[in-house]
Amino acid sequence: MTERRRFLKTSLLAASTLAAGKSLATDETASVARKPPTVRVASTWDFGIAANQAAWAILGRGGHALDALEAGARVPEADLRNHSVGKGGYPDRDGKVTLDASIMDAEGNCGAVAALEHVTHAISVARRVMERTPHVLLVGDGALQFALEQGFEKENLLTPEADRAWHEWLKTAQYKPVVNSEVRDYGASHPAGRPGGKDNHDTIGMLALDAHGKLAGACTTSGMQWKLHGRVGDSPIIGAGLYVDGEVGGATSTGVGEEVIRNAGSFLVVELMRQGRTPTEACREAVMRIVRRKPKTAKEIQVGFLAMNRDGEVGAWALQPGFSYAVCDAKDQRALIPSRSVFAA
Ligand code: SD4
Repeated sequence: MTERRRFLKTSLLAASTLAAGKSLATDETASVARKPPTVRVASTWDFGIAANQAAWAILGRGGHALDALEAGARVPEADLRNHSVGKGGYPDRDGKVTLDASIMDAEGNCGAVAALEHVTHAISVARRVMERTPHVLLVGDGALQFALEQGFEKENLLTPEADRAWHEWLKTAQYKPVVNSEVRDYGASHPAGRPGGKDNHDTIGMLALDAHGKLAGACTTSGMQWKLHGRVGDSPIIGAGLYVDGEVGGATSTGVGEEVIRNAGSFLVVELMRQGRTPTEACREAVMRIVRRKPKTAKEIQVGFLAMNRDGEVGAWALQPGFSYAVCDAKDQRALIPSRSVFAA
């Protein structure tokens, strides 16, 4: 076919399509129509199982990812046995419990709080920052002032157990982040209970894809225990501890936040997925970036990334063994998957 005849044929086709009341764009979209979204939520660590179940109560009946994630993240925030998220979290060097949290949707809307004291549900305050202010991040006293104005209750977040642990720590007062911070006995009846009743845990990062095809992410933590007062980790930093792009996917992190911030970790994971990597490959490459930049440090600390792409596929990778992530969908609501890691046990 000559160029002229091909042009004429295409023009005629286009004209008849338009005459039939359809637009070309609609036809093209239809030819690459996506399959319905796989509704799913994934969370860092064993205690993500319980958070996922709270999220699934909303996601499973067609609710929105943001609502599901806020509900999910509130579970470990309120769990006094959890010493790395919300109330009951271990304090900083000065005995103050300071919380970091962030939330982000598929359209790039986001909100965060850092170094927030006296309010258990930092994730809900972060969501209010997103929805009710022109800002992204509120810190310290300003974050508390905003939370109280919004009607959040002022509480003492330092539990007697955390206070005892802090006094014990003061005897040596050495700041050395430990890999996979603690091993806790939740008991067999607890949703996060593992065979043997043990699990270890850290920051909760959550990613979800809802029935409307919308992705969102949330992250909440009391940060590194015994940190300097005023220290902010990766969790409330958009692009570090959390990042979501509705066209590509989302990512979140756990572990030593300084190394995640240095490498804009979650943003990196999402950008790697944009270039065609699977969630697992993208997380692995982001972890390897830390290894290549600081090979000695990388051997001594934990960092883990969790990612979900816009089709709901989930992957993770960590520096050290011991990181796990919980995945919940219509088929299985309690899956717990050990992450692969750079280093061996
Ligand atoms: C932080 N990434 O504040 C968080 C806390 C954490 O292991 O995950 N600790 O750096």
